[in-house]
Amino acid sequence: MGKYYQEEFETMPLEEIRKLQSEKLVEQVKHVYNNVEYYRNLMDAKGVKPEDIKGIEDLHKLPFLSKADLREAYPKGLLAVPQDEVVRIQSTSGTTGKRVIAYYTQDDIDIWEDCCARAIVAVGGSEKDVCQVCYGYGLFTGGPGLNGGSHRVGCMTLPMSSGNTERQIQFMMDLEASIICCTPSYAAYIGETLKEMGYKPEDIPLKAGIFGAEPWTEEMRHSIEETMGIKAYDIYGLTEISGPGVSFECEEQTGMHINEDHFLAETIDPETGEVLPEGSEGELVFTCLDKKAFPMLRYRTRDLCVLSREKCSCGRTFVKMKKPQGRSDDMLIIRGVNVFPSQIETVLLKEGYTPNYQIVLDRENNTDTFDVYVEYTPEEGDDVVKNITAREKKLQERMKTMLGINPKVHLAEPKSITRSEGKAVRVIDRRKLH
Ligand code: DLL
Repeated sequence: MGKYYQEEFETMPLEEIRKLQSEKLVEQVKHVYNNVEYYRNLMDAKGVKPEDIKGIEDLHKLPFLSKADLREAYPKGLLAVPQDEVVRIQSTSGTTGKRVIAYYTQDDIDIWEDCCARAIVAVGGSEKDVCQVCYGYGLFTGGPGLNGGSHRVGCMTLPMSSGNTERQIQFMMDLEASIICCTPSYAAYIGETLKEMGYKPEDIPLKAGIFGAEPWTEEMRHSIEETMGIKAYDIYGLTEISGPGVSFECEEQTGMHINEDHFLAETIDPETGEVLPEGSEGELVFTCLDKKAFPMLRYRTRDLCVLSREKCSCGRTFVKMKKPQGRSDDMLIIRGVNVFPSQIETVLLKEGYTPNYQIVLDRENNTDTFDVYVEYTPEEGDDVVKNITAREKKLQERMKTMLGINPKVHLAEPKSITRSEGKAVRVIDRRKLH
């Protein structure tokens, strides 16, 4: 395996990418208009016909699709092929009552797995590697997506799924896993367990990790890289658009290349829907160019990020997206101030704490209460207990500087905050219950 999985596409000159996208878009719009009544109605309401879309320059004429549309069309209203052609479904966890069911033809699965294979090759993966997949398997796209990609690359694949951390470590050591795929919060937990078991970074056979499915900071990246002695790469995706591998990081580690031959990206102003120029932060919107069973056109992800076409040293020409800070609906509004959990993670890791934290919000006398629970490390035990108030106060001040409002910081005993094996739950918002 060389440097790329599909060099012809990954390094395609921009003009050719645009031409390919235009051709695919014209076909895709016809396919959706003819087969999805729900979207046809949206287009009719906007007065747009498939003939009006002659290339990507006409993309802006198409209506958006949102999570609300998906809910309204649930379960099969956006299915664009006869069910006989569908070979698989995947789904989101639906913990917030917003379950999405995505459908795939065999071609759709092939595209998706190719995208994941590109991500694995971009971190140096080849048939010589042992790839340990500890994203959840089943309805969640993480396990099946990376599993498929790993097979395509020819790695020896360990289909571990998430959880059972001691068993993960045993397989990792005994089979000399060289690439690990899981959420960054689970990677931090595995790293912590390895350290407790006495393993040093040089004892760990891993060389790279492919971490995504939740927001994580640069500080978290450095912390994982140090503990495990690996390079930690980001991967992004969402069930609606296929799963992991919509975009992936290369050796430069400065953002994720969007697989533009399959997914057309835009950023828009989340308030007005206006398309923003590359380089300004906005809500990511994706159009699936060749996925047939569940072809989202202009799907609003609610993820906030910046696109950049700066030349990448890896040779890939695909546009890059910066790490999303979180979904627009993950943003907390506390006493009127906008707060992203990732800002708290940054402060904690800079101050030498672990990435184990929890934010608890409540309401007292009509005012928001804002508590942050953070663990001290076992090594600093006695020292922290003696100086606990001073330590809490210092951290509180650092957070105030970062956020503009004052949380109440509580230093808690090591291991008192539940570890995550999948997507971490960082926020408990009790305000909604009142
Ligand atoms: O999380 C797919 C996935 C699996 C991606 C494994 C990467 C690795 P969903 O469960 O549908 O799909 O959640 C999608 O997770 O809209 C983002 O808000 C968030 N997300 C995914 N990857 C990242 C990332 C999978 N690298 C939602 N950084 C997306 C930040 C991410 N947020």
